[in-house]
Amino acid sequence: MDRNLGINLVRVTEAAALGAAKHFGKGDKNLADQAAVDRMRTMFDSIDISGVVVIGEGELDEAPMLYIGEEIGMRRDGSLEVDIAVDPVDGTSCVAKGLPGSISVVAMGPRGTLLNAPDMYMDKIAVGPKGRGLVQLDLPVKENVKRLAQVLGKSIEDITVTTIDRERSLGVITECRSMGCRVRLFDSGDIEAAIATCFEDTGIDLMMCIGGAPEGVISAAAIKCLGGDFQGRLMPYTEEESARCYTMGLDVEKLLTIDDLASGNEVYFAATGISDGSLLKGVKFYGESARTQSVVMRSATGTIRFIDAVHRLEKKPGYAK
Ligand code: VTB
Ligand code: MG
Ligand code: MG
Repeated sequence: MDRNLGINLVRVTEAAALGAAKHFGKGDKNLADQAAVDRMRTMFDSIDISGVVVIGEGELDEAPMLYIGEEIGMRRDGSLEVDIAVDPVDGTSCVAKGLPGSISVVAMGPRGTLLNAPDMYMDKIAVGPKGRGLVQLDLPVKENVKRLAQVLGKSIEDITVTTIDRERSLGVITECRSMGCRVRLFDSGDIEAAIATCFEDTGIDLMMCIGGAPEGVISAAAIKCLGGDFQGRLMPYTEEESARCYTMGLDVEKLLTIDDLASGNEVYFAATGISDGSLLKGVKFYGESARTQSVVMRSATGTIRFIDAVHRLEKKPGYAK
């Protein structure tokens, strides 16, 4: 695949983040999401790919844009055939509430490489490169923490586990605290939380949570580029959800490895911060300009680029308002 494609993907997440950030702290997550979707969809037209959305805003009848199955990109003869997974805003409630941790994300791989995950819950675990092969979704929480502490050369009290602030996380929270390890809760945005485990300076060692399955696929794509590990298992809650998995040919009992979620070694990932997070700074508006911080990665080479950009808003139609 063209190595420049990854860098071009940043334009897409930057555009979406600039749109969503206008709604930071204003209490309306739908407006933030809509702005991000509009900007992202438009920017995709300038990328030389023949893309199909496999993870998107939902089915055609519930999402007018970036819906599953939508064909996006320049789509000229010879454009690369790719799967696209998008989350224009992961952490919409963080944007609405003015909280940290929201990002705009895109993952891309050759056609057929990204799992077409249904919109339901997934039980997930994410860890950085040193914990790969040691930490497993099916091991008890305490065993995972012990193994990780040992390989990281840290005491258990210095291990930081991150999980979503929901009642369903109580088990993880209680187990971790009873061992004396640190628990960092987040309001939403588990992609950011998962990726953070792969960067030592975030101080986050392990992520365990039940969150969205689509977010699981995007996290797996990112973590593949970063050399960490990710595992998940679909968690249908209703008969309808179970039936959906069955129709899609998905085994709900199966432990989904990072390769099941994002296969091959030609995965691209780009993210831009909307609100400040553990890895990326959020959008700052300076009047005539705005600043964004993004990360772009490619699994084939494992290069991780952080891109700081200043955007001249008056030169971008529709951005100044
Ligand atoms: C999580 C969170 C996402 O959905 O995946 C969550 O990380 C699912 O849990 O940012 P809830 O139904 O309890 O919110 C999001 O909040 C939205 O995509
Ligand atoms: Mg979203
Ligand atoms: Mg999301």
